[in-house]
Amino acid sequence: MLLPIITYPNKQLKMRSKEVVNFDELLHRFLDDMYETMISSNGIGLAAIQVANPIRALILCIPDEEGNQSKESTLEIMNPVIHAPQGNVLYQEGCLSVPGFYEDVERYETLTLQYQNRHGDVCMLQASELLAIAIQHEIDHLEGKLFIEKLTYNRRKKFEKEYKKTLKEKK
Ligand code: QAP
Ligand code: CO
Repeated sequence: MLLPIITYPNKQLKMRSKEVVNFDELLHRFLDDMYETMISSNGIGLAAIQVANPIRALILCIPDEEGNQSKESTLEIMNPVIHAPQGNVLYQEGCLSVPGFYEDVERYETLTLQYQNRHGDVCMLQASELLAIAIQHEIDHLEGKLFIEKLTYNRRKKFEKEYKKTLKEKK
C-alpha cells in the first residue's frame, strides 16, 4: 500500500520519534508499505515520520551497479544508535520531504551503527560512503531534523529563495 509522504513545512516533520517496542505483524506490514512508497517516489531512504508515523524506524536501499533496489537488499533499521563516527565529507543531499531541492551537507565519513531489525534482533553495521551519509540523514529525521537545517547560512538563504519561488509558481 502506498503511503502519502508529508513535506516541508509540515510541523510533524519536527517531532522526535519514539522507540519501537513491538516487532509484530503490524510493524512488518508498515515496513513493506514504506518500501513500496520509497521505490515509487524514486527514493533511496525513508524515515517513518515522513509518512506521518513518529516511530524510530527507517529504511535504506542504495542502488547496486545496475541501479536495482531489491527488497532483499533493503536495510530495515529500528532504534538506531551511531557509534565511533570518523572523518567528514560533503555530499549533495536531497529529501523526499523537500522535493526538488538538493544541496551540500557535511556528514561523518564512516560510522558503526547499532540497530534492531524487523524481528527485534540487535545488529551492528559498518558504514561508509553513501550508506553512511544516508544513515545520518535518516536518523536526523527521527530527531525532527531536516537536512536544510544543516546548511551553511548562504545555502539556507538559497533554499528559502527557491522555496518561496515554488510557492508562487503553485498559486
Ligand atoms: C536521503 O533521499 C539521502 O527532491 C534519501 O524530487 C539523500 O531518497 C541520503 C528524492 C542523499 C543520502 C544522500 C528527492 C526523490 C529522493 C527529490 C532521497 C525528488 C525525488 C531523496
Ligand atoms: Co529525508
